Amino acid sequence: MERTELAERLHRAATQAQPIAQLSESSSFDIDEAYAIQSELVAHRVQEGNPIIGLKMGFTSEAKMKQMGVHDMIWGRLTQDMLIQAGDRVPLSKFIHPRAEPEIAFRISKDIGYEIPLDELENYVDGMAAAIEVIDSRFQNFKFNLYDVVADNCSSTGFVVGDWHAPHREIRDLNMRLRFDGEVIEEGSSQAILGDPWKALQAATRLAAQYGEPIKAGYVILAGAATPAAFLKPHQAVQVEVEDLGSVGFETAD
Ligand code: OOG
Ligand code: MG
Repeated sequence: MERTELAERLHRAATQAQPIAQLSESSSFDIDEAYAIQSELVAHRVQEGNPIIGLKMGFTSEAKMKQMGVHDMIWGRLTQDMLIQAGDRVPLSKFIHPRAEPEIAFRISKDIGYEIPLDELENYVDGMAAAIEVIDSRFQNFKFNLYDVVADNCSSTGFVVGDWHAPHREIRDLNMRLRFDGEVIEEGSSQAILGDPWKALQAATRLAAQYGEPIKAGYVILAGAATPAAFLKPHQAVQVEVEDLGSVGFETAD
């Protein structure tokens, strides 16, 4: 079946760190099929012993949509092997063309199987933190359309989360900065994330329910980057600071 073949192609590209042509060059599929391919792709990781430990939202900010030329919100799955420990040295050879971006993470306290209204969401969250997502499109030149990127699990490849803070409702205008070796590379406000990062979490509850992927207690949900992403180079200190939520970082290696 084509779906199985496309999922395998993406899985191979990720594990071998070898880019492939956009799927949309040779296949045509709709958004539901794109999510079905993603689901099969992630099933390979799960079979290899890396369970799903969270979800990520993508293109929740204008800055990201503009950078990548895709104008719809997307979501993907985070698996155990993607988790980077704060302060780790991360070899870049296992990636194709990795980029980093500043994010806010939520930690889920109760299983969720349906969309939660904005004013009730706080009852399902027991922590929030500064985070960095590392993205690495499996497509040549980091170029894709909506369907390609959804099938490719939304370019997800790694994430690191800072110290957890007690959730608070008012996070609509927190300064967010991405630094390489101390220098500010990208700077923005949490406002860029749908006007309020809690709205990204609400969208995650809606989309997860719609696609039959229950959100479980303990999951980490990434709200989506507030600024464009920046390419990583070896031997850099990568850091994200979020006002009120502290900072988190890692180092890159060859
Ligand atoms: C797709 C992933 C988008 C975000 O935070 O908006 C994303 C990409 O940019 O390759 O993770
Ligand atoms: Mg992201």
